[in-house]
Order: sequence, then structure tokens, then C-alpha cells
Amino acid sequence: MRFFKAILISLLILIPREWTSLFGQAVPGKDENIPFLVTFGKYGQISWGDDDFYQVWFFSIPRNFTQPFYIRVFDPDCGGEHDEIQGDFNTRTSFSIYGGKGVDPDQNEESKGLKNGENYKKGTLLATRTFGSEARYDNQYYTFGPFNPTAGDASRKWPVFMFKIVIEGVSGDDGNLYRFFLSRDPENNIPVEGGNAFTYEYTFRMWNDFKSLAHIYPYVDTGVIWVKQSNFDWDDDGEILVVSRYKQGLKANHSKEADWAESRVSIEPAEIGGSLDFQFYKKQGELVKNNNVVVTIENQYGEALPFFSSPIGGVPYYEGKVGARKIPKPK
Ligand SMILES: [Ca+2]
Ligand SMILES: [Ca+2]
Ligand SMILES: [Ca+2]
Repeated sequence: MRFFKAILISLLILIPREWTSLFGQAVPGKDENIPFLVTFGKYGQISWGDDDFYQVWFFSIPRNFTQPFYIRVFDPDCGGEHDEIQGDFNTRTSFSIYGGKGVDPDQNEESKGLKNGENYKKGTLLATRTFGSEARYDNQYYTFGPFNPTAGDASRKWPVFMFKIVIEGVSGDDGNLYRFFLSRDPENNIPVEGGNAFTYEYTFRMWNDFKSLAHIYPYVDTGVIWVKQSNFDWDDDGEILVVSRYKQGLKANHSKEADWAESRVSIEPAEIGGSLDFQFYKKQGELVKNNNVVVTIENQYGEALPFFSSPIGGVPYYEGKVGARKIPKPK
């Protein structure tokens, strides 16, 4: 009886993990509860919540996936529904997809797109399109592809091919809100099994309500002792808490208007090889509307941590003080 109970429990543990990886193809991811990514036109003001008017995302395709795939962009245009108007809609946003050598951020630091002026476009340009205000793609998907997985950059660290999408606000001053889906199908959102997406500088929009809790999940790699979280233009909107199996809710310093705030978070050895859960709580009372925010995290060596749409190791839940003494399973 005890044996069957053990099997049942291990199945219950396995199911949610499989479930999250299946839905990791949506960017933002299923567990993140983030409505949109956001990139402003380059003549926007940083006080609107985008510090640099571009964003870089990576898609990883498992080596054993050999079919063509597609990158679908929801609401790529800037106008009509969802987008943030400033004066008139006059913003053009480019979406460019890269493969080949130079893409993999583990082999090319500049690819991460963390610093203005660095060559974050390295790689082979596979597809690009610039969108203005286009009714045809308003509240609709635009599909890039098909792409052959082997056109990606072969990672040395993971058994995957890497692709990169660079989003730039090439003109205008409005906020373009959009999402991605990594798909096996050009017309529908059909996940690529085992695929994932990640970024090193996350620029996103909070829901316009009091109750929705947003999450992002940085991956903690070997050798990390502490991390420094930095966030930009949080508008003094509620709290940012760090949760893991060993952290019940550590308060992170948060920014106000058009400024950066940072704080350190120590890492337990048992947190290595898994994800942290950064939770973004809205302030109650007066609603902070259209809150766009930027988040980066680096380790004690100044190396940026990736945020995965499908958190590596699954969503971490606080296990309490007893759980903290548990010995993690060897790999
Ligand atoms: Ca405008
Ligand atoms: Ca849009
Ligand atoms: Ca903001």
C-alpha cells in the first residue's frame, strides 16, 4: 500500500512539470501571468517604462525535434487594440529572427542584448518584418517561418538549437504590446515539444487590475552565491517578492518613476540548478495603470541570469523550514 502511495505521489509531482513544459511555448509563459511584452518606439520617454526601446528573446529547439517550426507574434502592429498610444499612433516596430553562429548567448556575450551599442544582432538574419499600425495584424497573429531547427546556433551547454528574435521600436513614441508563441503549425498554436524561450532583460506590462500576480523565473546556474536584481520604472506599485523552495517571500527593493532600484539576494546551495520565482504584487487602493517594467538579474560575477518562459525545474514553491533541510536529489 505504501509503495502504491509513493508511486501516486511521484506521479502527482511529475504531472505539473510536464504540464508546464508543454505550455512553455507561450511567451510570456503560462505560469508568469503577464499579459504582454512591451517595446516603445525610440522617440518614447523612458518614464513610460521601457529603458532602451528594444528587446532580445531566445528560442531553444531540442536537438531531437526535426520538423520545421514557426514563431508566431500576437498583435505585432502598434495601433488599435492592446497598444499604448502617445499622441497619435506613429510607431514602427521591427521583428528580426536570427539563427546560425553568434546567436547562442553562452558563446557570445553581446548576443544577450544587455548593453546599448553592443552587437546583439550577431547571427544570420532569417526573417524580418517591420509593422506600423496595421488593422490586418491588430489583435491577430503574424507567423514567421517555417524555420529548420538546424538553422539555429548549436548550443554547447544544452542539447538544443538557439534562435533569437530582436524587437526594435524603429520610429515613433508609442508602446507596442505583443506576445509570442513557438509553434509547430503556421495557423495554430501547437507547442514544439521540449521547446523553451528566455531573455536576459525582461520588459513587460502588468495587468490593469489589483488582483493579478505576475511572476518571472530566473534560472540559477552552478557557482552562484548571490544575485543582484535590478528593476526599472516599477512606479512604486506594490511589492516585489522573491520566492523559492527556501524563501518564503524576500522583499526586493523596487523602483519608482523612471529610475532603477536594486538589491542583493543570497542563494542557498540547494537553489542551484532551479528557478527563483519573482512575484510582482500590485499596490491596492489607487490603481497604477499601464505599468511597464524592466527586470534584470546578475550573479556575483556580473553575469546575467536568463528568465525562462517555462521555468527550469518547474515553478518553485516554498517548502517551509523542514523542507529546507531536505537533501536534493543528485542529478
Ligand atoms: Ca505617437
Ligand atoms: Ca501591438
Ligand atoms: Ca512603469
